[in-house]
Amino acid sequence: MLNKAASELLQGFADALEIRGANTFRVRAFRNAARRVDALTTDIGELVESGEIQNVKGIGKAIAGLLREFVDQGRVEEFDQMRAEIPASVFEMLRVPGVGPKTVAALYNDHGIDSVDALEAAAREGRLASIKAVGPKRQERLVKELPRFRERTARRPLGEVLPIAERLAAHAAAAPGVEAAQYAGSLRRGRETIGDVDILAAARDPAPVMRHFLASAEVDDVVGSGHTKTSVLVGGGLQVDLLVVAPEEFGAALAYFTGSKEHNIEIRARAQQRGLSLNERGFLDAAGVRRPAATEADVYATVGMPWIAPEMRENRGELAAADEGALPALIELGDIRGELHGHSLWSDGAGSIADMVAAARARGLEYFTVTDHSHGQRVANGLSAERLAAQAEEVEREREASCGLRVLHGSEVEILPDGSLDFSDEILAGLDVVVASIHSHFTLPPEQMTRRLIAAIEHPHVDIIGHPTGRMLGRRDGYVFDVEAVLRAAAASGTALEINAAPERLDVNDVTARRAAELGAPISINSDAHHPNDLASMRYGILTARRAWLRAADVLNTLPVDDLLAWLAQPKPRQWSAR
Ligand code: DGT
Ligand code: CA
Ligand code: CA
Ligand code: ZN
Repeated sequence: MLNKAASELLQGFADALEIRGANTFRVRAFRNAARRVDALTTDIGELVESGEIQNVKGIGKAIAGLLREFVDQGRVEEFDQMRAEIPASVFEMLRVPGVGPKTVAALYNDHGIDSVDALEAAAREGRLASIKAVGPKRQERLVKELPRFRERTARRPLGEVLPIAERLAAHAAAAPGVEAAQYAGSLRRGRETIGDVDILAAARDPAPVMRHFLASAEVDDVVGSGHTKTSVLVGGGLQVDLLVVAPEEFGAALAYFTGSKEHNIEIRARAQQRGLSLNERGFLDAAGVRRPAATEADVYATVGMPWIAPEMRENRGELAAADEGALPALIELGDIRGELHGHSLWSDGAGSIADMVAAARARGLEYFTVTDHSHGQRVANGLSAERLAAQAEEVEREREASCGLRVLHGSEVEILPDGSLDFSDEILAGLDVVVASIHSHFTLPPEQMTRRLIAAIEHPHVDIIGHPTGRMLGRRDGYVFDVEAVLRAAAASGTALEINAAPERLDVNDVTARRAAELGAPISINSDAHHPNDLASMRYGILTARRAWLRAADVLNTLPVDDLLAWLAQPKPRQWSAR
């Protein structure tokens, strides 16, 4: 994880240098080093400690020195100074799609445009047209894009927020007198984007809890602090609310602040039918007698229901299911037996096959599938037929060395615009698992896109459609096609649809996954790991699957490896929903 932070630091360094108009060679050296560090599979701390860092290709003496400072101090003096000289709002402009450091440098240094707001005003007033770094075409695009950018960046991706919230909840749990602490809100429901983080702590005396919480090194700013509620900003503008409640009220508060609001309204209506009112402190009966609820199960029991998993609390039929005793046993991370989609150094991954397999074993998986890109994906160093054959030999060697973990050989093959694939049927027939994905020609007319996807689904050797909609959270919407028709085709042929668990994708989303499973299509939850650490993303896919009401039996990679291979070996169309 330190590697990611170090790589981001070097990127930030490059941005700051470029905005200050530094020598282009120096800027390039930082960008290069950032890429190298990101691709390292050894911990940067170890490399610094052993002095090996000097020998890493692309990392010169000066940058190695900065990395040492970063590892030792957790910060880099020169970087902090640079950042202090340039307003944070200038860096914020870098997050606008199509606005790079060169443009920001020109906007800020030559025209005094120092924030996204200023950029939007200038675009709308037509002042960017005459600026060489922008021009009339891009100005027009910015006028259209900036309001959407604002909308998207108001919420943050789950994968960015969850680790921060876990650290802060653990910090709150360690405060004096805290009996329980838990994050609530949209985060606990596993929504793909998060507005703000809501943390609850159970304690008799709130004062020492607040003091302890505010002392966290992660707190950048305090928005407001009262007796039982404190709001802070962390991680560059993410708001976190901490609420301290009495232990006997913890369950009622947790249910209330987990939401969703729509779910809460329904639960409150059920309470009213029983002559009770319900708020974040518990129940009140007609005689005005308090009935606190220390656990969430108490809350649900009082309204005559079984406990409902947070991911289902969206008022999408979960109360009716609870009434009928038909709540599904939702899939859990531990149900996943193997990985069906992963990359290696052979294409655009950062780990060798051995590294990826070792990481899979460390996570307790029973199998790992190498699915590097096919040659049509040139920017990702996709494999030719010859390289795929050579890779098969390496996979074979890893099989022998893998101590029980089964290494499967697959491909993430390109779906070409006409729906055909860029490996021959003969080659595909020889692979254990075929993931077919779209990485280009996103803007075909919807009818054509639908035909393209269905052709891939109906291909005799395609097992899984990778990231089926192509959306990137906060960056781009998916391509447009007839979702229902595609889901039906997948169900009819027995082709799995992926929940790509990479936090920037989460594709397909909860609603689509639920419909797919309803229609009887298999779902595969895949990390799409490009680095050994990426296997950890599986948890985000699991949250999405739980929001889709999926059970272990709905998911292809909960099968033991022999059952999986036997199922995949059946000719299409093959039946899934029988399980
Ligand atoms: P977010 O932060 O936009 O990602 O979404 P949430 O669901 O975390 O919403 P937030 O932070 O505004 O409030 C947390 C929970 O508190 C929410 O899920 C339900 C509860 N809550 C907030 N306001 C109300 C309200 O006016 N009525 C009811 N019944 N519940 C509310
Ligand atoms: Ca929230
Ligand atoms: Ca909130
Ligand atoms: Zn992939």
